[in-house]
Amino acid sequence: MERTYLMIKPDGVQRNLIGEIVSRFEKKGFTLVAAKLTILSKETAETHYGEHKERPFFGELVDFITSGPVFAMVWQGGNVISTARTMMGATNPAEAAPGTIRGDFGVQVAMNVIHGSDSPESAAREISIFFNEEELSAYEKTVNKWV
Ligand code: DAT
Ligand code: MG
Repeated sequence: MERTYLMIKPDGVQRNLIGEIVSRFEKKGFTLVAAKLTILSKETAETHYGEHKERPFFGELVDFITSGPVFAMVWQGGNVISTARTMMGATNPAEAAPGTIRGDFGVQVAMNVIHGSDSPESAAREISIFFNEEELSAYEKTVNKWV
């Protein structure tokens, strides 16, 4: 079963979108296996966004993501990595389709509400940055056998 790292960014938290966003993934049928509200250190933010270190917006990105609490989550389910990306919408909310999280709630590319891992490799890497093995709840829903 696949797992992905999703993170509601400071704009999403401050705009009271945690419940709305968690609800979308719950209703889709995915399983929440870990979650916490946390403020990222500069070091953690730089590690998490390491692939963008050379980009002109890197400093702004790190400043923004450390500016207030984020809601860090691990979700589990079939194809959850790519399906969550589809549910999030395009990076630039101006190009994100209506019905997606960024399309419905985002305005600016730098404040685009949510982060989601883009591959199995980044999911494994990002989950290990934010959660210990003991924080991940492995459980089987009985309902999975019914639907
Ligand atoms: P995604 O978050 O869709 O995976 P990404 O990995 O390319 O997108 O970029 C990471 C984050 O960096 C993105 O969510 C918002 C910010 N970002 C990307 N492009 C940007 C730009 N041109 N100006 C400002 N911030 C940008
Ligand atoms: Mg990315």
